[in-house]
Amino acid sequence: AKCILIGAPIDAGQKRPGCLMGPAAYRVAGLAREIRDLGHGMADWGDLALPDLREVASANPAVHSLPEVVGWTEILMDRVDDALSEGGLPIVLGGDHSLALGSVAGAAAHAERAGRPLFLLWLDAHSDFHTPMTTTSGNLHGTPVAYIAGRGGFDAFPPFPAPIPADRICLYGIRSVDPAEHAALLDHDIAINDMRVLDEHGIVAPLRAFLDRVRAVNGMLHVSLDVDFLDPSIAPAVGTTVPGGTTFREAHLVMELLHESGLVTSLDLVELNPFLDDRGMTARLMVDLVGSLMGKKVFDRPTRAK
Ligand code: DIR
Ligand code: MN
Ligand code: MN
Ligand code: MN
Repeated sequence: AKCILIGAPIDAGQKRPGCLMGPAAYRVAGLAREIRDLGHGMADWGDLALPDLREVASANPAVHSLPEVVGWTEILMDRVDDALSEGGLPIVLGGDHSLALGSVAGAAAHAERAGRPLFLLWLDAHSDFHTPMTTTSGNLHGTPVAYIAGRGGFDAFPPFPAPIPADRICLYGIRSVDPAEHAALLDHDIAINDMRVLDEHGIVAPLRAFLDRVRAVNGMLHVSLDVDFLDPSIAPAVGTTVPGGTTFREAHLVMELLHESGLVTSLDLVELNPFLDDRGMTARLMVDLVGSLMGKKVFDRPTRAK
């Protein structure tokens, strides 16, 4: 695959500054080299710049930074669509999770033209299923899954191209859901693999079941990886840590299964806040996880025992 790095230094989707340093941290941690060393093509399109802002208002006074988030959505939608149209595998370097409003919209626009169904794997502690009307924090990084699923309340945003039917969305690793999200999720047929499910069934079976459904219809698969999917002990560099996340081994296993599936067509790396990191450990772990997603295996590593 030819990977295309797209920097999205956005932190308007939440209130803690620092996520805008994410793309730089991934580059310092060696993401491009990791991908090239695995034999893949690689292009770095650099960091996107926020376009001129339009006046847009929200009926919910809690919502902040709406014009910025709408602007990022529009440009990311365009660039991710472009990357896919070039036959690339876009890897969007965040930036907070509000960037997925645009990246998944771009993937959906492309999938619609290609006549292929788009699936979404959401690796996150959170369900991010608020609409701009239900969020109480006002942080739009908590809304992309609702936008992608075609819920209302996104009038300020471009209409989502071909909303993804709920049964093509898989939430994985979640353990923090707000009451309004909980109520709405009960009304949707989204696969909810919360930590209880993963504890009981293991990390492999629920993912394989989802991947089988993608494969059965030659689907495209967008993967959105939130740093807080990981346990805070191994990934401290995120503003919204939630205890009880996936372990190092579980996370690598997820990535290896995704690689073996050959199904992933686009990827987000989101919520890394390098200002909160401990000697770069979170950035390096994320790069290593991308390595596993792109085909790195223990027995391919040069240090293996003879
Ligand atoms: C939280 C979202 N439910 C909120 N938190 C997230 O503010 O609406 N953290 N997405 O990553
Ligand atoms: Mn374009
Ligand atoms: Mn998230
Ligand atoms: Mn999260």
